[in-house]
Formats: sequence, structure tokens, C-alpha cells
Amino acid sequence: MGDRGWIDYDVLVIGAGFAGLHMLSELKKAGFRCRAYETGSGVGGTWFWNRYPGARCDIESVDYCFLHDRTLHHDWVWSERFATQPEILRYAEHFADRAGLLPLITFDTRIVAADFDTSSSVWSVRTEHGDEVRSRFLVTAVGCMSAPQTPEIPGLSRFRGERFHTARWPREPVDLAGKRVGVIGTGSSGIQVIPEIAGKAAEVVVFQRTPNFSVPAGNRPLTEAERAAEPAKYDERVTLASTTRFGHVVPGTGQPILNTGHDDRLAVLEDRWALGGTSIVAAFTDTGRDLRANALLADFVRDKIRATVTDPETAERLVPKGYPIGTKRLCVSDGYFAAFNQDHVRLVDLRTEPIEEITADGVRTTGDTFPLDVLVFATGFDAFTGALTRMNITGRDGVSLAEQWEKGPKTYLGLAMAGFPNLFTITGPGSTTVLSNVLRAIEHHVGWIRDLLLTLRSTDRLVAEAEPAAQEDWAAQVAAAANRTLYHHADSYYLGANIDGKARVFMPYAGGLDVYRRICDSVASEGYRGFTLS
Ligand code: N01
Repeated sequence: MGDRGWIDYDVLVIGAGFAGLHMLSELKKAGFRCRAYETGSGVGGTWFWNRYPGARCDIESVDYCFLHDRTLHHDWVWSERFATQPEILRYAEHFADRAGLLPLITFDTRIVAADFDTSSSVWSVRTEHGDEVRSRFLVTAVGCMSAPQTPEIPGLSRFRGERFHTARWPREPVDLAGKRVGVIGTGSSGIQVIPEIAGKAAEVVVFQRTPNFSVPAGNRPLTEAERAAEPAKYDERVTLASTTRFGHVVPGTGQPILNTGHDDRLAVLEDRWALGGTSIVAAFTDTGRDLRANALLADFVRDKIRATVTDPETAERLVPKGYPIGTKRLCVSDGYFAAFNQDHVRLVDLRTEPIEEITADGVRTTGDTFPLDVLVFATGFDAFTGALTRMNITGRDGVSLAEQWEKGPKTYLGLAMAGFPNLFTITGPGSTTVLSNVLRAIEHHVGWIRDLLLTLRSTDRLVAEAEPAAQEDWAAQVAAAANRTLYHHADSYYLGANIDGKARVFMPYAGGLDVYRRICDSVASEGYRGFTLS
């Protein structure tokens, strides 16, 4: 692209997960000089790193895959209703290979700083190995759950046993047979890994801070008939990507639960429970917006937990209370609650018995000591912002992104930031991210960013920057969309509540992917309203 200073690349992409791979593929097709840098030694992002036993997606495999390429969709055949991490990783590898992307990716290389040079309008990017590359545009495809969070518990470094974070699980097999294993954290990762660990270890101690709602997955192999029928569903899936809230269909009754009689209500919920997956939260129209409606659904799930866990005291400690269902990410697992019926699995409620310290031999709470051989942290991520703020990004006139986001992230459409010209974020804060099917969100973002770059190229312009007023307006819209939901009733990572000292700001856009896409498309069709192009 044009010239205002020497550059290595037109576009540099950070990350080679699904977002980075798709971005790179589109840039390559459009003839941009491009490259991706990736911290890991392979492609796949989330699915490269999260190798813990039991890791699988909670969105159905036929929905959790790319749609922009009909042939790719037709050629790939999923084996299970909810794909495992190894199968999704193979899909990412297949995608990269098929698109010829591997020569365009530098692996094992973390980006440690990115500085915008205002005079030349070029990003100067530094790697952990000390190399420096210059690119006109920078696209971050760093994921929203990619900065793992390990709590600073006193004594942590003294622990002599093995220690793992679920999001950094080793490639080599971990032998848990006969071992005493402690697991801290009961979110989606913890709830998936705990039954697997319980199947191998001699003793399992689960340290729970907040009980979580979890529903059965109802996972099973896809039938031959389902696999054969998939190609014919392609066009409908493409339509649903832009016309639905999540980017795929989540069938509901279309009725409010508050207007549904007791027996009919139970029949629907039992049906959803038996079907498995998260669709139970969409069975009725009002459970995501009305506390009384939500309580009816939450009570149904609470009763299921009580009916599953044989020891009433343990059951009661596992029953989530004090926040509406769906306001922390609903977890999915086929064996989580039943795992506590095994004699060698013990639950420690950190609300009544906090951890005092980690010792050389295990964990000491205010009530007991737990000798352990292995400690597993399923303690989540500095979600949405962590991977970006940890990267030392400096925009126009030396403005630091981490400093600018100290009071919470502000973006324009989750795609760009005022003061950071030519920097685009895929699934950034302020976009629908994990409140939609993230593959659908990625496809939308990549197409939108590609089209903006093509517009700049065809009109001989070199710089696109979000305007502060447009950013402020979008921040207000993100807050307003969240205020129409019940999300504020829970301490969740959506709000930054899982990280000590992090600003409490609702970060994803909760208005739905369909609405979000329409807004982004109108911005583009109005000459990139809210951007200054030069
Ligand atoms: O992380 P989390 P995750 N002491 O933040 C606890 C996606 N994902 O890795 O709730 C004790 O949800 C914390 O407690 P609390 C999905 O979007 C998807 O499990 O903060 N405990 C919580 O229990 C998901 O939502 C899939 O009180 C501490 C847990 O650790 C997202 O990734 C699978 C603690 C963290 O839960 C994140 O899931 C896996 C402390 N100091 C992940 N700090 C699927 O597709 C934190 N905790 C199925």
C-alpha cells in the first residue's frame, strides 16, 4: 500500500487462532503483504493451549466452525455433537494448511510491544526475541480468554508438587493415577476437568469459591444421517449467522415462562434438560430479562443438582445462590455434579473456609489442611482486555492502551480505538465476543476489517482512526445493552469482577450479533461513519 515511510508489511496479525488464521487468509487472498506472529508453537489459539482432559466446546460442532467457505464446510465432518479440543485443533490445522498459511506465520514468538509512529503512520512491533518489524496496519487476534489468571495465594511458589493451569496444560500426558489432586476453580474449565480427574486420581479436593450453574451436555456421536444432512443445511446456517442473536439458531418456545403454566413449564424444561446443551436458557423469552422469570428456571436447575448429589450437605454447597442463572457463563458437563457422589471426591467451600496459604505439601484453609501431589488452577482469565493490555501497545503521541483502559475498556464497535490509528481488534471488548458464537463474530469482524482495508487501498488512503465521539457513543450503547439484561446481578468476568482491582465495566456488547452486525454494516455503508480516513 502507498508510502509514508518504510514498512515490512501492509498488515501484521497478532495471533494464529481462528481469528488470526481467518484474517491472514483473507489478507493473503486480497494481496496484502501480511504476516502473523503467534506465541504458541502451532495454530489454534484457545484450542492449542486448553489441552486439559475433558476440554470440549459447549457450542455444537456443526455451529462452531467456519461458514465463509462452502467447500470447507462440506468437506469437514465432525464426529461428535460437541467436539473435543483435539478435534477442534485438527480443524484449525486443516484450515491453516488448506489456505497455505503456515509460511506466513512466525511461531514461538510473543509480541511484547507495539508503538504507533505518528509521523509515518506506521506500527513498530517488537517481539520477545528483540526483533522489530514495521507494519502499516496491526490486527490483534489475541482472543478474549487467552491471558490466564493464577491467583496470588500466599505460599504458591513453595508448593513442591506439580502445578498446572487448565489453559496451559502440557502437551505430554499428565499421569494422575494414584495421586492426590486439588482443583481450584469451578467455571467451565473446572467443571469439565473435575470429572476427568476424578476418573484417574486417588483423591480429588475441589476448592469452590462460587457454585456455578451447569447443565448436561448430552454429548453423543453424530449419526450418519446427521452428517449426511449437514451440507444441505449450509445456506440456512449462513442466513442464521446474520439474523440471530447468537449467530446460530437456539430454538425456544417463543413464550414467556411467567405466562406458562406449571406443568407446561416443567415439560419444556425437562425436555431441554434431556436434550442437553445451553439451549435451556433460551427456552423462554423472559428468563434473561426478568428476575422472577429467571428464578423459575434457576430453581429448576437447583432441584436437578439436589436430585443428582446424594449427600444433601454437599448438594447444598454446590447449589448456586445469590445470582441469576445465565449471568455467569452457563457451564456444560455430563458428569460434574455426579462426580461428588464418589467417596474420593471432596468439596471445600471457600466462602466458609477460605484458603490461608499454599504450603510445600498442599493447601491449608481456615478449617483444614489438604496434602496434595498436584494442584490444578482452573481459575480463568483476565478476560477481554488482559491479552491486549499485557502487550504494551502505545498509540498516537505515546498514549498507552493499558493506561487508557484503567477505568474500563472503550472501543468503537469493539473493532478500533480512538488514539490508536490503524489498529483493529477482532472480538475486542465492546463487540459481542463470547455472548455470541465466537466463530460467527470472528467471520464478521474479519470481513469488516478486510473491507475497510480494501476501501483504504482503493482510495489511496493510509490511515483509519476511530473518532473519540463515536467511541464515547458506542461505550454508552454497550452499557445500555447490558442494562437491559440481568448481567449486573452477578460478579462475573464479563464485568471484570474476577480480577482484583480491575475496573467494573460490562465489557461485551449484549445487544445480539444480529443487531451488532447491522450497526457495523451501516457504519461501513455510510463511508465508515465515526472513523477519520486519511
Ligand atoms: O474460567 P472462569 P474458566 N480463589 O473465570 C475461580 C470459556 N470456556 O476457564 O466464580 C478461588 O469461568 C472462579 O470463582 P468465582 C467460556 O467462555 C469454554 O472456567 O470468580 N477460586 C471460578 O470458579 C468460559 O466462561 C469452555 O468466584 C477462584 C473459576 O476460578 C471461559 O472460557 C470450556 C479464584 C474461574 O472460572 C472461562 O472459563 C472452558 C481464587 N482466587 C472455558 N480466582 C467450553 O466451551 C478465580 N477462581 C465448554
